[in-house]
Amino acid sequence: MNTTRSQDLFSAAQKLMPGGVSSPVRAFRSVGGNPIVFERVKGAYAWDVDGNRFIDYIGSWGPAICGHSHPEVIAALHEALDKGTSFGAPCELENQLAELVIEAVPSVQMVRFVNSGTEACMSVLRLMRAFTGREKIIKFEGCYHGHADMFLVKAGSGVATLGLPDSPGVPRTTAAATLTAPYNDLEAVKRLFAENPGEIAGVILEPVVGNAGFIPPVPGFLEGIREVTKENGALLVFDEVMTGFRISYGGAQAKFGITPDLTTMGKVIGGGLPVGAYGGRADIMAMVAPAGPMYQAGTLSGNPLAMTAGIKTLELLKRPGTYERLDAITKRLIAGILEAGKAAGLPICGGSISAMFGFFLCEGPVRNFEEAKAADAARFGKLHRAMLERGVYLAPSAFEAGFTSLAHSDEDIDATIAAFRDCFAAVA
Ligand code: KE4
Repeated sequence: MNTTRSQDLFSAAQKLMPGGVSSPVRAFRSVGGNPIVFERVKGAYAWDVDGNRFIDYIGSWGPAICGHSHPEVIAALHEALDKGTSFGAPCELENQLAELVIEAVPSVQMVRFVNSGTEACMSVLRLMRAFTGREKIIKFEGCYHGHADMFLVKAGSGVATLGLPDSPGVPRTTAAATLTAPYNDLEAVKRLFAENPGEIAGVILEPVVGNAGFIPPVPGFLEGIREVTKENGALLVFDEVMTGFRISYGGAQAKFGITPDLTTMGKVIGGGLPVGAYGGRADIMAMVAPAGPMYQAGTLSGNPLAMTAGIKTLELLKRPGTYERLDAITKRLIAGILEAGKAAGLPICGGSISAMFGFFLCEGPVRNFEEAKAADAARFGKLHRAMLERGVYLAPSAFEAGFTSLAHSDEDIDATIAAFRDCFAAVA
């Protein structure tokens, strides 16, 4: 595969931007080789600057669930563009997207838009502390809630990918207020509450982990967390930045029937433009300025273009048959991947829920970050490069999940499975 122009552009980029990227995981550090530089995306595909086409299973890390550059989203944006790119004032589009989110997500009675998942998670943490008057929080090892200081403690995604257990620059006092437990370990959470009586503002978690690889909750785990937070007067936050509108139209909370107190969102609700959001119980959201005293703000929050892309994306997802289709193609894909891995004699485990999937190169099961780290990262790196050569673009890290979209055809799934068969055999 010719990647000459990608390499030239990436070497130039490294002189201009740290690591040559705007976000660390894109640098391919854990899989080796240079990243490919994208030229354009459409539907299930990405093309690099050398003209190579890839079946894309990252989808811009989640937003492209309807397929990249969906014609109806693009048309809506063209219309919105003529009215301006940013208002910095209330606009009807914010009402429309807020109504769609509130109607879709069971626990969200009020919502505030921000510009990223990180902003949503850091704001919701401040809100948890403001509402409870407590300072400590519980997160889970391997979960990633953006790059705000208090979350860079045993975090997943790019932090785990780069092997940075925590990050320099985070004050010890901040990290000390972040307690951690292994995912799926309810007893560990109960111990933390017993050791910190009356001090824990709440628990934040990915209801289905995508930032330590794909790790679903074991039966009873989410219900147990809901119960233990209630018993201790603490809040429960579902970080649905990745799972929102992907696990189901109502997110993971609708799928599992759990009602958190607060929810964070991002990715899909922006339809590919920068949007994050946090929302939940009206009595808690009433604390957010200017309705209440907890301050949070943003120049571009509620931006008309981002609202437009989000509105159109959610309208597309509301159409009948959406999640049945996503579940069917993703189930077929992961079944093919697991079968191909086993046929090559490789230790492999994995699964999918709706349009989110993942696999680990180890026997499994993988129920938490420690077990995820036991997977064969070196072999994953070789596999990743081999799949790129076969025109399949996987997340450049073993600590990420894969994403399908409504644009992935049956032929794309067949071609991907065939590529896995050949590449597993090549790296076995
Ligand atoms: P952003 O600030 O990147 O928009 O969102 C942070 C975030 C919060 N919560 C969850 C569950 C997330 O998955 C994310 C961001 N996801 C990563 C992918 N694993 C973004 C990719 C990147 O960092 O470049």
